Amino acid sequence: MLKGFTFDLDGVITDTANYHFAAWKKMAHDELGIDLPDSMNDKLKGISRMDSLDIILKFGHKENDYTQAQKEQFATDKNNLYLDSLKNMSAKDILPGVKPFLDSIKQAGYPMSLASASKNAPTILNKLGLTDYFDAIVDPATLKHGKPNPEIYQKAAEAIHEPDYDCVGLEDAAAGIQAINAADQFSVGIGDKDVLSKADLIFPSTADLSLTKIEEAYKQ
Ligand code: B16
Ligand code: MG
Repeated sequence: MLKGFTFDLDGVITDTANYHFAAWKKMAHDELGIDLPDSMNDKLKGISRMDSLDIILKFGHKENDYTQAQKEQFATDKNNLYLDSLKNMSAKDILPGVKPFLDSIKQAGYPMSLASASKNAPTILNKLGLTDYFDAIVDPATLKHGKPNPEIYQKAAEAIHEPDYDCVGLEDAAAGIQAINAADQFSVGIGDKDVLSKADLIFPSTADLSLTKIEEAYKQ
């Protein structure tokens, strides 16, 4: 029986991926001398800050060039650029269809938790005015592994008292769908069906989200 919902943030509730990528692009160009192609954006979705930096350094063949302290500084510099770009974020930045979808879940009485890899997630939910919808937010600093490891989705289910993981998880990234499946939850992908082919149910965009369709698919 379906008992709760676990949510990704970036790409599901709001579209912060482009802000993340613009910040990585600028930092990598200015501080590492690495020019990132736009095709890199998809590869960084759902990936933690330090894992993203490792992917970028590897891409530029610079994975052995810096100390841990230098790497932490690069990540902080990227985060400051990212936070700058969020200055004007507000409820207008909630993706289409998300607010009514959250309302329908609330009305049906399901608990919700957030399974975002972003350490900035509480700030972002606050700016969007959505904090009160969520019963719990997993703190990514407590995780041993990033997506596609199931840990974040397991913790998100446990946080809403669903130790059997009878939850629906929503994701826009392939690594996230893998994490939901490995956490024994029903995976809902939002986006391209080729990228999200492992999802149990796919909606082309957030505007198509429907609680009724999810409940029907979950039963089968
Ligand atoms: P931060 P999600 C992820 O969010 C982003 O997709 C990814 O690009 C970012 O690197 C990661 O959060 C960490 O974010 O630097 O803010 O801690 O999709 O898991 O909601
Ligand atoms: Mg995402």
